[in-house]
Amino acid sequence: MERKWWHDKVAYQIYPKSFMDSNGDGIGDLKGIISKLDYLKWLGVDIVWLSPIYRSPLADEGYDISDYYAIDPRFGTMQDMEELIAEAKKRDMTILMDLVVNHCSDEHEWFRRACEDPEGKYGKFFYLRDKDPDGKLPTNWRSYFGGPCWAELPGTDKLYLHVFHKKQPDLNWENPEVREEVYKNIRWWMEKGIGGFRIDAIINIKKPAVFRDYPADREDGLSTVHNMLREAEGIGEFLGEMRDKAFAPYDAFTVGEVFNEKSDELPLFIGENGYFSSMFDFSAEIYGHSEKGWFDAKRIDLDAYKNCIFGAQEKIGDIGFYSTIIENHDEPRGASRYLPDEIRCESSKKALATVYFLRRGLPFIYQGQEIGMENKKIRTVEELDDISSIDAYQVAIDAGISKEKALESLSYHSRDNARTPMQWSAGKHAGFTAGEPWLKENPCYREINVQEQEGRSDSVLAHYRKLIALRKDPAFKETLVYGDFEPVSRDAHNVIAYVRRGDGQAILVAANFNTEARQIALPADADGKPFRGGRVILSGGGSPVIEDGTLHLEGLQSAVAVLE
Ligand code: TEU
Ligand code: CA
Repeated sequence: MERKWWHDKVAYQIYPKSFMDSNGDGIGDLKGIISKLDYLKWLGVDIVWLSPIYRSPLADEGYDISDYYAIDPRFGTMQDMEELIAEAKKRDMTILMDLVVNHCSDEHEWFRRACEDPEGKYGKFFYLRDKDPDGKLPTNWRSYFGGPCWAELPGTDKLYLHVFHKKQPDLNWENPEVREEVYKNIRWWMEKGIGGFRIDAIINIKKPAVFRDYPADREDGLSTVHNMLREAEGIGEFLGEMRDKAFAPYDAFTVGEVFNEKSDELPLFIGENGYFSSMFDFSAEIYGHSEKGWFDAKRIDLDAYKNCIFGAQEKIGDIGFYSTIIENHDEPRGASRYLPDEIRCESSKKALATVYFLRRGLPFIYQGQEIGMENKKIRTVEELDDISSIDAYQVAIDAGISKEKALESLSYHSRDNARTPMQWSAGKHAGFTAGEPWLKENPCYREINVQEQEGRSDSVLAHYRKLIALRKDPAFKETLVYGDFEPVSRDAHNVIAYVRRGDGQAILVAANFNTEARQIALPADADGKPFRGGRVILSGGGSPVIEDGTLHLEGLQSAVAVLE
């Protein structure tokens, strides 16, 4: 496999609105990010992905862009952005922008001009259809954020397609002019010196040749967008073109937000010369999904979690590199989702961190994950900001679910869980802002914050720092980055263990999520002889022991060991 500059890197996702506010207006900003670069460097981060900071009405918190060449004034100026890129570079770090091009904002100039002249150039930038006199919509597709995918094109007798919110009109990728606009923008940003892009919702850019209805899956008579996506063929032509015209000339690092990929598509997407450098392993995040809504989703336990991530590792093999996560700005906190209430503590958070982080792939850390931030209890629907959560609440109520149960499912699933202010200290508003935060902080900031953990060698934060250092340590890097993945004691209940095998080295990664001790038999070496011993190179607390071919782990203990 050809070596790439990003293979051995560790990435960190910033949700700018909630990361650090520099001017007391309650909204995180670019200057705030710059002020925390030393922290990220200290942690060991190389790649920093920023959720969108372009000019935007923020209807979907920046995933609705009204100018791809401007910074939203709430986040700062283009000069701040240039300073951020330069300051990151000084520290040997690189910035990823978020590429949101399935749709733009209805406040983008393209859309405005499409409204003025639907038959003209910009009408062809979108999917427009004539309004039916009887009010029948062109298709019965339900948008991701609820309601039909069609809305009136203001001032006209036409409708436009939006698979997300109605303030996010879909761009028509069949139109070569649209694609050229996208590539031009990518190149413009690459010229500014960024390292690449995280690519938003990309699987939605290809629509089926024929727009038709699908069987309704809820009382509303609508049908999930997934049905139409299943029939859309030929996305590869767009993605290959984007790679060749925009990414490849800059050797950009790109990570695709791709859901439900089929096994035979993996080599095309992230194999040698794939469309993207990498894509997220969402196997555990999509587990238990229900078309009925969040309230009906099945909750994941640790054995199911193990099956998800092991399954993905086996699917990818050495085809390429997934990017690995336990949370992001669309998901609840990983510590709350994957660790049951009864065992959620620093030891189990470190155990989860260890097994997610050291599998094959590029680790992404979402802001606050490194200190073990948790979900927040949502008490009323009024405290929600996220459009997806507000819709999910209504969906639950419409399905006859009680208010209490609906709120409970939001506390578990809501995107707002990840969007509360970053917890820097136990001070006012978690040290995020001197003003009033745009979204209320999670009360857990008093116990869980950077300041408290920075100076403590057994903190979750210290553990993340050690994990990053371990993956970069010349003594282990080759194995941890490129080595194979092989499950160990796969059937052991609440135990997640695997071995990474490189050239002449085998590293065991193991975590015991039971509260009682467990023994794990060491796997065999390359000649098929069981390993007898090993050297522990990282532990999530205490002193795990290896003797007579067995790793002994106390309850909630985790360990990484070079086998001998
Ligand atoms: O998310 C894409 C996506 O498929 C979402 O519908 C996701 O399943 C949803 O957030 C769950 O509630 C991307 C972005 O990550 C997200 O923040 C944006 O809202 C969305 O695209 C539209 O740009
Ligand atoms: Ca601010």
